[in-house]
Amino acid sequence: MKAGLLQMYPLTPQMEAELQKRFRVHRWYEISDKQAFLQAERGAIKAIVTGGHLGVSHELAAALPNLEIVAINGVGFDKVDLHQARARGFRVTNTPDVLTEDVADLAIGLSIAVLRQLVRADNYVRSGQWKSGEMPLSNKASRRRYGIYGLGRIGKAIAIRLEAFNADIAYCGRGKQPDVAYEYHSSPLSLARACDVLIVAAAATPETRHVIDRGVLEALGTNGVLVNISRGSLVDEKALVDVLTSGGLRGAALDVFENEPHVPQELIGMQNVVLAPHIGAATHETRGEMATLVLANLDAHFAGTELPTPVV
Ligand code: 8YV
Repeated sequence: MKAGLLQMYPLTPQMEAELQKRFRVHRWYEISDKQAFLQAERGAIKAIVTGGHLGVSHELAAALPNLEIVAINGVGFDKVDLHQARARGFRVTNTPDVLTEDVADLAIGLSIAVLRQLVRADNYVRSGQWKSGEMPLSNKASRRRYGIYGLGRIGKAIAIRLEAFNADIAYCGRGKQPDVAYEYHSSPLSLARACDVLIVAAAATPETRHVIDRGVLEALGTNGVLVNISRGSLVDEKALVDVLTSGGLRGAALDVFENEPHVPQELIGMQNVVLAPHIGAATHETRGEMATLVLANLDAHFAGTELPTPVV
């Protein structure tokens, strides 16, 4: 008999078809009586497929005694309890690298969108305002000072793209990287003081929670722009709303939020804020490559061979 697999959220039809060839797939998000389901099926579930944004709760993993692997369809593993995985002995995998370009592209797209006011420009044409006169001026994206918080795979891909903008690039992260020529700052506060556009690209950990706090946002200042493509938890969203409301920042462009899919109403009302619904890796091409990697990890695990991209 096929092993049971819990699918935590909707996936592409191709990926779902591949999963169904291999497993007895249960769509967790469609199960209305979850307690009854667990009572009947808990012993049969050996695998979970989830998103980086979703992970799996400690309680659900604890309720599945024969869970062997959590395959994350995403790079972030902040929503999976790795201590529990190690203690219990279940594996955790993610999909690094294949989504780096997309997330970096979006960081650049959002930066340009907020500086050049692309969303407002689109609306300016559609609403007919253009016929009454030119749109107010926006701000230049090239030859600006960019700060990248988190210079890992995605942060570096953002920096490479920014080089073509003749940008001044600085970074802050876990430490100064010996082979990197960009200016290093040992704290987000010092980075914020030194840049106009602060791009948040670090992984979510307990240490990075609210690392972009009120002080950092105020240091970014009235000419400053915040761009976040990593996780909502890195930014103190309440402070962001306050600082934007008081005019303490020029603008923000956000793909991630503290309580997705809920976005503070204040942000929705702001013209100088560009919003996206966590679409960093949401392209047909990349989702296809992510699916291939998730399946390769599951296949390797159940064949007893080395996992391509293990986290635990
Ligand atoms: C999501 C992400 O997992 O890679 C990550 O960590 O947050 C995203 O790619 C995506 O929602 C998967 O469907």
